[in-house]
Amino acid sequence: MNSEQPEERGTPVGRRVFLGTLGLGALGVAAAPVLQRGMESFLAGAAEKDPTGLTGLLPNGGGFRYYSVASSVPHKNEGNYRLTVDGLVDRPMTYSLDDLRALPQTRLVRDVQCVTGWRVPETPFEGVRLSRLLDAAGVRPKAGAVRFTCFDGVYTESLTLDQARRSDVLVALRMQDKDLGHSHGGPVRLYVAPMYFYKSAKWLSGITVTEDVEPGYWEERGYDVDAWVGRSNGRDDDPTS
Ligand SMILES: Nc1nc2c(c(=O)[nH]1)N[C@H]1C(S)=C(S)[C@@H](COP(=O)(O)O)O[C@H]1N2
Ligand SMILES: [Mo]
Repeated sequence: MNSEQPEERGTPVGRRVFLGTLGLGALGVAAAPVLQRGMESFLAGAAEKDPTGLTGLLPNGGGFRYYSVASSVPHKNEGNYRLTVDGLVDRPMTYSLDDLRALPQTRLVRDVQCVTGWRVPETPFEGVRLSRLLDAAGVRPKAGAVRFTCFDGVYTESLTLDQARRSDVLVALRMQDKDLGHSHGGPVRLYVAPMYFYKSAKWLSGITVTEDVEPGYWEERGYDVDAWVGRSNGRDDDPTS
């Protein structure tokens, strides 16, 4: 657990407390259009138009939505999962799941915030600090960025080296105090606590140290490369919705 670094909160606490007192009556009103439009599209649309943030309280799978740009993703486990660290490093590394579990674990509790507007308050993530893996590999002086690849074969993300070294950026093995399930990017995903959730690449398989930032999958399609919650993406228009 760590709070050395400034953090961005998606929701003022006061608002969350207020909404908590509205109860099921208000949720019933808000959920009424669902019958005609379908839960997913209702939530996507309402999140943008709903300045109360009420949609964040609607029951939709524990608040999370499942996102994958790949139509199918292989399952990986203790036996076949590998994470490589390479690029501009002195000591390229390959980690198994057991290797990662044997390293010191950091647990952070923050709000998950998707750029579409849905939010899951105070969600525990646990894993190895990315900075630890970078230090173990020995980042070379001319390096300026880190690129992430995924075993879905499609998704990519990136961070500047300074962002990647923050203490609230994890190679996450657990979420909500359970091992990360396949649908949430298990067995290992990136977790970039201070940024919109598209930065948190699921099914992480590669960490490559590079000279410059290369825009990731959604960043090629319109998202901001610097994805600070509350300080990026304009009105939070969302190409995934
Ligand atoms: N590999 C991969 N990682 C990904 C995505 C994806 O499509 N593929 N979607 C991103 C987006 S836009 C979001 S909001 C979150 C969703 O995570 P979840 O499916 O665990 O809710 O994953 C992010 N990481
Ligand atoms: Mo997202």
